[in-house]
Amino acid sequence: YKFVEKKVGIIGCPFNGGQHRNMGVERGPKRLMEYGLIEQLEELEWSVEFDGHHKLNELRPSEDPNIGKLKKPLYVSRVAETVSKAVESHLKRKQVALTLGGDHSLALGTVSGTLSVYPDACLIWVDAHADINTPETTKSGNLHGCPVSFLLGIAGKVPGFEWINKILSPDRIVYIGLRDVEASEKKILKQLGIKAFSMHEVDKYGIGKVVEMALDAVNPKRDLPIHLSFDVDALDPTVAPSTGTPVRGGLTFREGHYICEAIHDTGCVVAVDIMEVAIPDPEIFPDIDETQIFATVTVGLSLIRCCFGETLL
Ligand code: 5AB
Ligand code: MN
Ligand code: MN
Ligand code: MN
Repeated sequence: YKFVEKKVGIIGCPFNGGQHRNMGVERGPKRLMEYGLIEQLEELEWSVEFDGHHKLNELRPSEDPNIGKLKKPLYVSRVAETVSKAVESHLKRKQVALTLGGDHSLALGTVSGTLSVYPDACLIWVDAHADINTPETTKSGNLHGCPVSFLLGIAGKVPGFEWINKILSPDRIVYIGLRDVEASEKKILKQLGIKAFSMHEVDKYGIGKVVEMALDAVNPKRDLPIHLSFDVDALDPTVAPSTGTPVRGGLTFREGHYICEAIHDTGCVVAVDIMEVAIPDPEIFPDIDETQIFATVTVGLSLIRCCFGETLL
């Protein structure tokens, strides 16, 4: 490993304030841990540190009016700042920071934390969505659709978010898996010349070539630290059905795992986010059964294991 020792710090983030569906994304982290994450990482010979799930609810302000369309801006910003500090502290101790979400607005914090320790890090964003809406362009007002715009410094000045000071350059981010990108977001991607491999490119070139092209774009010499932010909705809903915003036509089970294996093999990984695993309440979502939850949690775990060096042979 080029930047870390064989140590990992797990950051449990039971948080749903960046979105409005009542799907239970805040219950993902606990379930991932209950299914044996620590043991699985130890089996791969990692030394694991886990300080318990963060009590992010406590950061919820009593008053948090919308800013324009943005919902719960103060709550999201406080949580992201806390998560950023947690990531930073693990990275400073030469650990890989592994964040379990929770909704994807958390990545505002995780990536900021990575950039404060590794300013030249690159970001690989695996998702059905580009999550690059600005406070101006967002239609939903959900901050889990906006973290990338904040990271790039194109979100403008938003009260509460002043703590974000590390800016990601547009040539240090690459997307894989996109298939549900709003017109406003397509415009931003074009304007900034951001590299993106949608499902169209995955179909056309195959996942092996796509990951190679993605790494060549942001990390041509394989000598920069990598932050992988993996939204499980990048996977096809048949593979990861239990997530907040599923979109048909996604990555297969193997394509998802291949991405993690190939990125691990660079030796450059410093941070991994596994986001948007949802554990819905059966009373509210009777259509999602325990089998689908099991499939989603276990695929989350096996993606993580691949990021930490599990191989098929
Ligand atoms: B996710 C949408 N573009 O802004 C928006 O799950 C969806 O973290 C965002 O990728 C999806 O609300 C956010 C319509
Ligand atoms: Mn996302
Ligand atoms: Mn998504
Ligand atoms: Mn989602």
